[in-house]
Amino acid sequence: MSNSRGGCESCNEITGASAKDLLNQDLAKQVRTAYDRIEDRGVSACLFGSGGTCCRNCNMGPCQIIDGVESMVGICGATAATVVARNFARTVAAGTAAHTDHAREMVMGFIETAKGNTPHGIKDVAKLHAMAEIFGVEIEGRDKNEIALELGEKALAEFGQQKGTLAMLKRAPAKQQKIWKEKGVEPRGIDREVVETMHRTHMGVDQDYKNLMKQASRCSLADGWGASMLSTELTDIMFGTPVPRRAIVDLGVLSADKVNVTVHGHEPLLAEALCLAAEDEEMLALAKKVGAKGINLAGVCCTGNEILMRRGIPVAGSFIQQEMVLATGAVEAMVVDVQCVMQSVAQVVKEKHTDIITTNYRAKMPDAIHMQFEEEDPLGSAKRILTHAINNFKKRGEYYIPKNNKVDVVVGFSHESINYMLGGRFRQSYRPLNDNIINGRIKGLGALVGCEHYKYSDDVHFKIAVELLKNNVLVLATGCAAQALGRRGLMRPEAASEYCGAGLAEVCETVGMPPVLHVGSCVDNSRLLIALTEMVKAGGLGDDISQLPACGTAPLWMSEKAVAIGQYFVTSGAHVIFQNLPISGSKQMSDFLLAGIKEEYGACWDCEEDPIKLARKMIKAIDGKRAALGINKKQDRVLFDMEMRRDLSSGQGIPGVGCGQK
Ligand code: NFS
Ligand code: SF4
Repeated sequence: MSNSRGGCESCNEITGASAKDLLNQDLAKQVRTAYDRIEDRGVSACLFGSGGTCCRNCNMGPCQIIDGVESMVGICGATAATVVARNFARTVAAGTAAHTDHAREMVMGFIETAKGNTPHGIKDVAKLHAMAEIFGVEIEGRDKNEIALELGEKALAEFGQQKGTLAMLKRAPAKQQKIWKEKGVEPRGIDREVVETMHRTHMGVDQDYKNLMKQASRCSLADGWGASMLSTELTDIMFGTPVPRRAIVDLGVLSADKVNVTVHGHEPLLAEALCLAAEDEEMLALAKKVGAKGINLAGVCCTGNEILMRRGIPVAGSFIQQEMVLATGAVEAMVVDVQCVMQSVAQVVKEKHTDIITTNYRAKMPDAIHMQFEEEDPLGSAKRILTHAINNFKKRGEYYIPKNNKVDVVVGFSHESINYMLGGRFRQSYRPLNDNIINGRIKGLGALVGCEHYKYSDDVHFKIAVELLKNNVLVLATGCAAQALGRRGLMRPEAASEYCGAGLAEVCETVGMPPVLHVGSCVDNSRLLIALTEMVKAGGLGDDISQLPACGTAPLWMSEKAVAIGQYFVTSGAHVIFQNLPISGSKQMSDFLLAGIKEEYGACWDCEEDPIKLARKMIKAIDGKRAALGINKKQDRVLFDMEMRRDLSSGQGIPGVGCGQK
């Protein structure tokens, strides 16, 4: 029914122009990608697995459960609701663990930086002070490194903490905090919640689906308001909080005459060190010596997002493109650390000069080269890795870089820069955003986050975004979804007039911003939690997150991390819609997650496979919030009065971008 190279109407169609172009070239014809493997496997997904009712938590099983059929409970008597809830909670725990381990590395790198043991420094002192206040670290009369060291140590202690609550929960709106306290879901320590979830889902422990989901919520909060937020904030302090900047994305960013090194994975410690090493005279001289014109660093997946947001380093590809990046034959080395690295990458490069270099002891791979990234010597490690890549340049054989596949983007929308951009330098605030929502120019916010995969057309993100923009919903994007939207041209300021309804177009054009704002990597979904909180605090849109006209989706979710993210948004009061979830095997669990949980946290999950219908559900949810707030009628209020227009055009807008150009 489907032809992975030619495309299929409904499923694993390759719609990306660059990927199509590349895979039609002779040199890529032998490369097998995930599209091919879907076809090769030839079996459809197991219904028990898809519905969440396969349990292999003990050796009496595996048990496949059929809801409502007495003879089809588990050998131990576990019902469909118990098994689905256990599996779901374990998915949340695995996702949280991934963010947690990433965050831990960043905090440890932050401590080493504070001690002066890395080539990095404290770049964002304002954020350092803000975080110090949250963690009760004295700032008066102290050196920034001293403050950073104490902050880093207090942050690290939250991973192993056994009692109390996490410091950053108090950043949330008061009402969210009250709900969490009442429901007993305030995380005590980051690691503790992951461990307890694993324990409670072990055979014969927690067998009440609602009680299991309560722990899943607690664990997810340890991710969103704990690990992920720590990672985002301390990384910003070290490497700089993103500000809007121009960049390019897609396979065409690879260079014909430079050494191409792609950085794939998640933890930006390695990527930042590589960025420094790539500017090093010694490295540049070496590149010249092998006949290259320089070193072209390009990102893949979320490492790509991290260095795109903070440095404007081009992104060669997202998750779905990782094999294509290598199929070009133009990459000297793909340097990987942890998460979302497909094992197939080592096979794609088998007949090529490209090396896959694993750098983290936690993530090795057959047929790859391992060069450990030494945290105590980041620059030295980065130079060794880069030297290896440079020496590969001479071995480059036939290659093909898709032409005309280099798309302009404006990225770097941290919650601080959204604040600045909409409020101007002297009145930084979310109030102008709220005002525009209240006066109806902007209907609401849509978060388009998460992964990509091969089961559905990779056009899904684009279709959803276009439908949202047409209806004046401002789109905030992270992860691979953000890259997919960037590739389709939605992160150019000009996209506002091409795709948006009149109200949103006016706001975007006045500020000079694109209608889809790139907010960062997947850990940076924590920025969205803060943005939503700031909107509540700015006033006029209710007193908690559940009242905001906002809705999130990770339609093409692939990773367990996406489910942890979805769960922490729901537990924080934000409505979340995925294309599917592995819960359909239990009516009780489906009813609870798709409706009942709303009574507890003010938000629930929803599922919708069709992208347009999904977007319309998001719009309907946003309209519902507007009606509840009484702002669904046309308002006369004008936000961008003459004074503000003058203010913006005299240089208070985005530096270097749009009408706020300076
Ligand atoms: Ni997020 Fe980023 Fe991409 Fe999905 Fe993977 S790279 S952390 S998990 S696939 S968005
Ligand atoms: Fe089967 Fe129960 Fe064991 Fe799961 S825990 S495999 S349902 S016996």
